[in-house]
Amino acid sequence: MRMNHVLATLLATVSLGAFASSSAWSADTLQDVMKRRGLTEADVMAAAKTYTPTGKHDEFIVFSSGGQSGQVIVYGIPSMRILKYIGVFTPEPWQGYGFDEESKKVLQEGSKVDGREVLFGDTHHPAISETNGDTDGQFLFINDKNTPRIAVIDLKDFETKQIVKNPIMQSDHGGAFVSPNTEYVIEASQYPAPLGGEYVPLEQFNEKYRGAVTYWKFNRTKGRIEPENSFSIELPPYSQDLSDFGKGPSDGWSFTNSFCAERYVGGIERGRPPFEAGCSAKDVDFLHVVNWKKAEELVKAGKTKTINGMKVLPMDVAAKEGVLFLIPEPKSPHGSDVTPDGKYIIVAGKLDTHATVYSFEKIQAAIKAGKYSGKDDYGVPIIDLAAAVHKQVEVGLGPLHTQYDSKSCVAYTSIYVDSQVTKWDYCEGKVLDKLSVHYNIGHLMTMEGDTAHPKGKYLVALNKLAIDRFAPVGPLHPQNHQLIDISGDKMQLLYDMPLPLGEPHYAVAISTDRLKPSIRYPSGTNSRTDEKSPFAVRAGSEHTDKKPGKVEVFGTVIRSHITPEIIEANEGDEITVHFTNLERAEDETHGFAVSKHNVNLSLEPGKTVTATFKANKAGVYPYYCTEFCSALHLEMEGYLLVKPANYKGGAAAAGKAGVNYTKADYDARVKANIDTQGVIDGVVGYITSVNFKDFPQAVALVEDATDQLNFAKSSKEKSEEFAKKQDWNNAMLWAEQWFQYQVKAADIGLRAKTHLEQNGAKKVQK
Ligand code: CUK
Ligand code: CUA
Repeated sequence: MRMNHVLATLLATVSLGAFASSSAWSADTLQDVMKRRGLTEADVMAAAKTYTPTGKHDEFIVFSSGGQSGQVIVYGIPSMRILKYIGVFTPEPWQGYGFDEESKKVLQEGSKVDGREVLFGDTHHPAISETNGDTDGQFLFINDKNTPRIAVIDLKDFETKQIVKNPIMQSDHGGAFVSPNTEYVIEASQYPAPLGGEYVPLEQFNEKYRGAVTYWKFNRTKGRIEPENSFSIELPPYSQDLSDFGKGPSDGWSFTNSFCAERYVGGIERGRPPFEAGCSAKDVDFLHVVNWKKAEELVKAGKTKTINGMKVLPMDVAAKEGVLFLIPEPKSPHGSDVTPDGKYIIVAGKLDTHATVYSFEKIQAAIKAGKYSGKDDYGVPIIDLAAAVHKQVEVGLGPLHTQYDSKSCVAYTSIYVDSQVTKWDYCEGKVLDKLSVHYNIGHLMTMEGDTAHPKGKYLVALNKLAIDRFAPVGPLHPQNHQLIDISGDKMQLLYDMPLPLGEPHYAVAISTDRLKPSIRYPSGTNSRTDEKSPFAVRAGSEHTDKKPGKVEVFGTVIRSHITPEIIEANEGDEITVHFTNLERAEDETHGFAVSKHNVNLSLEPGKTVTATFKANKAGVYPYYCTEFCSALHLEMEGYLLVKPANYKGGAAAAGKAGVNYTKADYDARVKANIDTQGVIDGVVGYITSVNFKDFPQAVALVEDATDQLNFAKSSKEKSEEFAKKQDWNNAMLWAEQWFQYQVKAADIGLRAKTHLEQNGAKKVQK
C-alpha cells in the first residue's frame, strides 16, 4: 500500500494548502529579532531592499563571468540568488555539457587546439546582444582570455551553441563586446605574439610580434558567428586591453586601449627588470581608435591578407586608409567605456588617479583637420591628448572600469587601490560621492549599464578579495559581489554575495522581462543545433539495433521509466544510446547515468541526446535517472548487461526473477486501481470545469497526464488478458503498472489543479 500512501500525501498537500499555516511564525516582533541578531535599522532597511519573498522573481538577471571555471554564472538582483551555472568552455555534468555527443561537438569545436585538448577557460567579459544599443535578451557572448575564443549562448535555453577559436591570437582580453545592432562581436588580443602562432625569437619583438583586434560577424537569424565573414586588424605590439563599440554618433567606431606601449620584454631570471617595471615606465600608453565600418569596406575590397583562414587588414593599410588612430592615455590604462549617448569614451589609468573623458566629436575634428602630433614607429597617426580630451577627473587611486547611471552624465568608476566606488559627473567633471567596498574592486556593473539606456537602481562591485567577509573556508576564498543601492544621491551598500566559482571579471545585467526563455523543446530536439534530432523516437517506437561490435539504442524517458530497461551487449561493443524525453510539463527533466562509464545525460522536456561509450569490461551495470522526477524516481532504472566473450550461459531471463503473485493479489490490486480512478476523475472533473485552456502550463500538464492515462488504459487491457489466462504473475504486474500510470496521471493532474487554483482559473459554462 506504499503507493496509496504517496497518493494520499499528494492529495493532502494540495487540498490543505499545507504551506499557508501561520503557526510557523514565532511570536517575535521585528525589534526582538533585531536585538537578538544585532541588526541596526540600516541593516533591516538593506534586508528589506534585497529580500525577495518566496515565489517572487528578481527584477534583473545577471550574467557573470565564471573566471577560471570557464562557465557563466547567472543570478538575480536584488536577491543575489544564484540561478544557474552555464557550461561554456568546461564540461558541466549536470547539464550533460561535454558528456552527450551533441554538446561535445560544441565544446570540442573550441577545445581541440593544435592536437591538444583545452578543458578550461579564463572567462572575462560577457555581453548580451543588442538592438539599437539596448540589450535585447536574445544571445550572450563571452571570451576566454587564455585560449582566445568566443562562445555564443542562446538565451532561449541558456545553452552554449558555438565556440569560435581565434586563429591569429595567442591570448585575448578586449572581448566580448557587441556593436549596437550586434553586427559584430569584438575580440582584442592581450599579450603580443606573432600573428598565426609561429616561433619568432623575442629579439624580434618590435618587428614580428603583433596585437590584433577581431570583428566576429554575427548572424542573428542563425544565432551563430560566421568566421568566413569575420575580419581582423593588425595592431602594434602594445598589449591591447579592453575594447568598446561606439554607439549613436560614434556608431561605426570602436575603441581599444593598451597598457604596454613601451613594448617591454621582461626576463627577470636573466637579470632584466620584470615586465611590471618595463610596462609602466612611460607616462602614457595608447588608445586605439578604429573606424570599423571603413575597415569592413576595405576588407570587402580585398585589401586583406589571410592568416590561418582569417582575413587580416594589415596595420600599414589601416593607418594609411584612415581606419586606425592612436591617442595617448595616462599611465597603465584599464577600462574603455563609451557613454550611453555615444559622445564620450572614458578610460581610467591604473597607476593614475584620473579618469580621462575623450570627446568623440573632438577626435573626429582632429582627424578631419589632419592634426596629428606625429606617428608611432609603425606609421599610425597619433592624435594629441589635449586635442581629444573633454575632461580629466581625479576619481581616486587605481581607477579601472566605468559604468553608467540612468541619470544623464552620471558615471561610476571602480577604484582598485582605494577599494572604492566613485560616483561622478563626466559632463561637468566633478566627483559626487564615494563608497568604500571590500576589498580591491575590479569591474563594477550597473543595470544595463553599458547600453544606450542604463536602468540605474543597483550597482554590483566585483571585488577581487573577500578576506574576512565570509566564514573562513581555507586559504582559497570565494569572490565577493557587493550589491549597492544607487537610487539616491548617496550610494548604500546592501549585500555581500560569495561566488565560489572562479574569479568573475565582468558581469552584465538585463531586466528580467526582456528575457523570454522557453520551458520545453519541440519533441525530439537536438538543443545544440536547434534542429530535430534524427535519433528522436516517439512513445511506442523505441528499438535497439545491433551490428557486430555495435549496439545502438533509440529510447525514451518519461515518468517513471526508461525504455529500454535492459540493454545487452558483448564485451568490447561500442554502445550508443539516444534518449528522447517525452514530457511536456515544465521542469520535468530526467537524467541518464550508467554506472562506471562516465555517462551522464540531462534530458529536459522534449530534448533528444546521445551518449557513445565502450563496454570494455564484462559485468552488470545499473543505469538510472539522476533527477528526482517523481515518487517512483528510484525505480527509473535499468541494467546494462555486458557479456564476456564466449559466454556460454543462457540468455538473460529477467522474467524469471522476482516473487510469484496469486489471484488474491491481482484482485486486491484491481480494486485499489478502481478507487484511484475515482480520485483521478475528480481532478479531471475540476480541470475541465474551469478555463484551463487559457493556461499554457496547465495545458502541457493535461497533455502529459493524458499520455499517462492512455498508458494506464493499455496496461489495464494487458492485465485483463493475462487474468483471462489465469497467468496471475503477469496479470498482477500489469495491474501494478496500470496503477503506476494512474499515480503519475494523478500527480500531474494535481499539479495542473494547483496551478489553476493559484492563478485564478474561472469556472466555465458547460
Ligand atoms: S579585466 Cu579583470 S578587473 Cu579582464 Cu575586464 Cu578589469
Ligand atoms: Cu526521471 Cu528520475
